[in-house]
Amino acid sequence: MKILLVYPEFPDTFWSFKHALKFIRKKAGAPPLGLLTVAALLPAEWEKRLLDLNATSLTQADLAWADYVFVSAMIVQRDSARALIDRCKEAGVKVVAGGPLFTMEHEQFDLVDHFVLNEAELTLPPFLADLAHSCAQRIYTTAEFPDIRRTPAPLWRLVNFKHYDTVSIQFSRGCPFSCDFCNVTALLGHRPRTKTAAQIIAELDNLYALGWRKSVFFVDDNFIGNKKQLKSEVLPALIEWRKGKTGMPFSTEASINLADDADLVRLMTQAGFDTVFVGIETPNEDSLVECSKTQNKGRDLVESVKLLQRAGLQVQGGFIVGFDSDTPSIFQQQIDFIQRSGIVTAMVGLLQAPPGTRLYERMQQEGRVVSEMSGDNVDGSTNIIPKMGLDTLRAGYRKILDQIYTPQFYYERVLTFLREYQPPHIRVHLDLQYILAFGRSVYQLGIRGEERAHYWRLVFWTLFRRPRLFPLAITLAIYGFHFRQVIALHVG
Ligand code: B12
Repeated sequence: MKILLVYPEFPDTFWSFKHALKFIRKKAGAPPLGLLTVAALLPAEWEKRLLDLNATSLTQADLAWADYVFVSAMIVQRDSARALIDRCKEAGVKVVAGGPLFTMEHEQFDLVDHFVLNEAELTLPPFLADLAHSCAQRIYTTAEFPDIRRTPAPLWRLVNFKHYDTVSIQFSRGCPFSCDFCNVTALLGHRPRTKTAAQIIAELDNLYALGWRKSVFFVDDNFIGNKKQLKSEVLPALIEWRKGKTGMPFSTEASINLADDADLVRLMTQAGFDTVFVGIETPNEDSLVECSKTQNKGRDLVESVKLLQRAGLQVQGGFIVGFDSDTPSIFQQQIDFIQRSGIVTAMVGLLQAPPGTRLYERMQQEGRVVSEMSGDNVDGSTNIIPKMGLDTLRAGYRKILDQIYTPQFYYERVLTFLREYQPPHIRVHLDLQYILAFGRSVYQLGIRGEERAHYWRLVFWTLFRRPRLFPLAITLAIYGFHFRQVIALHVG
């Protein structure tokens, strides 16, 4: 059997990092971990090829080779997934679809032959068994969550690493919290399910042996969902693993209560974590109560962020406007908050209600769901009727993005962050593309760019005050360029 695993193209969005990746001559952020995991679950004797359409294109010869095309996608890839499926059907190739887009809205894809939904560890084996008996059904789904201690390591050998700047690995699935707008618990459950330290070490060894030295993103919904196992087993194993190694800084996603556990933070930075994405959402306490974001309530959020920065973690943040408790003063509050926090990568979105969440149920009961979601939380769209009125909300949203990504506000935030930040000690891996990227940034940002004055101020400030942070400062300057392009495109 010949299986072509295909990942559709991402549009030009905040998280695509398309405009930043050009500086290092990379095609895409990270290879698709879902498809690589599915590939590892398929029979070993089947032939498999991976085509990430963010890095390469699909030819008629590819389609002619395949017995089945396996496609994975998030909502944001809806249009490109549809175009891909159309092409497969025109070429007469059968399509098997799975992953978050199809798990949430499979009924919108008439042309797909088989849906293998939810987590493939449970739904793929029955599909394969039926396929072997020529009686494969159209939909395979489950309400159960698999034990991921039995999940095989991703089939890395299918990846052409030269296209990427990061790789993803996964330690846990699920999140113990219940924020009403988040669909993670609907998709992956409440009880964090974890891999063993041995599994994680084997995956890292595998990557290191393949020559990977760049960053590794732990794509957990909440990395600290099981603190006990992290502290006693996984982080000590990672600290041991890192000894004598070069490169491979780690990043992840976690809830803000990480800031309450100094031991945990220390172990994480010793293990080589230098960045964490945190759902901050809002400085408005009433809105935190409204959405049941208990872990963010009753604390000085800026102080929690600074504590993490001082301990060695760059904090990236998610922010939301448009809660029922938000008044038009929220827009300025968010701007002030983001500037003070030194959160450079601030993803600000309108409140949206993903199907399957408590928020969606409430919005439906109140007759406030108006459309499907775009799947891109930084495009200024929403699928619900906001209490403050859509026009006021949109105008306020535009004001936030217009301000926080202007060169002046953005570079100020970079400096606020760099003043605070104490990076962990990770042996640096020198990559020629990173050195060339500095040269390209000099030309694009320092000579041609509207931000040139801010850029040079940052360059000299960092060289004289915090020279160790120089590569990070240039990276953030390049991110700023990307964010400005995307924002001009969507809300400009
Ligand atoms: C890593 C990640 C990203 C990375 C993607 C990097 C990459 N190239 O892979 C980045 C940072 C780019 C990203 C961005 C965004 N993401 Co994201 N992301 C994730 C995250 C945290 C992990 C994904 C992952 O790798 N999981 C590990 C693998 C093993 O799991 P998996 O892909 O689900 O695959 C399993 C099954 O789904 C199934 N499966 C998957 N594909 C297929 C295919 C076939 C054929 C079969 C049979 C089975 C199958 O089998 C696998 C094993 O069980 C998930 C949350 C999560 N826990 O899944 C959110 C998630 C996928 N992201 C989401 C969203 C909304 C976004 C953003 C819009 C913004 C945001 N909220 O962060 C942007 C949009 C992207 C863009 N460019 O604009 C949503 C998607 C919702 C949806 N229904 O589509 C999720 C579910 C998080 C959430 N609840 O909000 N994201």
